[in-house]
Amino acid sequence: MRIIYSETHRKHAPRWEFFEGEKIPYAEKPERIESIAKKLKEKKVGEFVSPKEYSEDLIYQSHNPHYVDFIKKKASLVKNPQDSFFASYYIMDTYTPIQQGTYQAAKVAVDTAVTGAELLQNGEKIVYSLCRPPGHHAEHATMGGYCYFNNAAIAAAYLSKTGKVAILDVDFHHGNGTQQLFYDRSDVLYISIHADPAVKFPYESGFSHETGVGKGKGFTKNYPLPLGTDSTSYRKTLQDALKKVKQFNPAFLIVSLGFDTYEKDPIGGFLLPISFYEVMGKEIGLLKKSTLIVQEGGYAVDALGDMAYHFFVGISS
Ligand code: OKP
Ligand code: ZN
Repeated sequence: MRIIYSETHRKHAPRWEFFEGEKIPYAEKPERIESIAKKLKEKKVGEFVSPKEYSEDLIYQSHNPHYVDFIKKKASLVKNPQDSFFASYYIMDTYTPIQQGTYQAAKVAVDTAVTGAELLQNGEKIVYSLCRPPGHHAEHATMGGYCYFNNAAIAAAYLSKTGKVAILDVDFHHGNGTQQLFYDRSDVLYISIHADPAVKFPYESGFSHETGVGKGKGFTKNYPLPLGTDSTSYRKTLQDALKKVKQFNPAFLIVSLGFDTYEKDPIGGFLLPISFYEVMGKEIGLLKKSTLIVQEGGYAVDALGDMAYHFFVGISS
């Protein structure tokens, strides 16, 4: 298995976010994917490769050009590397600041996902794009939830030129951006299992009545689950979701993988133990699809490496 990883993500390292009126330490830290990379190197589960550099056109094709230019421009105007600019438009929350290095890091995260997509196209079976910042909340013209460009969606758009793509989003939070970008398409299936948006971010989407529009009707499927969801009920939901992927019969599967479903995640609320990630990997591997794993959230930094390791033991078995 190839693991795509670049250290450029470190150029984006905000110190604070604002949550319910309080200034708190930033949860989406560089140490997150460093912890994963370290563990996977130790365990020798894959071969690390650097992302290729793709044209910015891939970003401009999925996002509003003014939005992309806005992030690039604002990043260039930030004076010191540690400073953060909180935009007041093209943004949905107070968790997604722009730093000097944000555009560059977010661009490399896209390259990391697309490099993985290209490897799938060339016949690799399982590829892991260790992206940071994450992407699934980024909409056509909106940043939010620590996301700027939608890595998984841009990889899906790229792969959809070759064949049908299913995106399975198992991050704890609903991927409002990915859903939006394919809402009217029947050639890209979006399925998400996440915390009930009535109580958790992104609050405004991810309800089960959202099923797509126009030609895309029936090609979006949401499984909102209550806080406190445990392995048993999560597994049943996952099996149901995977059945839908199978029926759709895609050429490629993209998994938006978030480890914030872990029982000790500081911002999650499900009860999955570390060992469950092996089960999750195994269930997904049973589909035998060409699969691109794209890293999304997961904030229990010290345990992330173990979760990733278990997931890859499962999917490769
Ligand atoms: C991004 B991803 C608590 C507030 C957190 C934002 C959640 C963004 C999640 N510090 N709210 O889907 O993991
Ligand atoms: Zn999340």
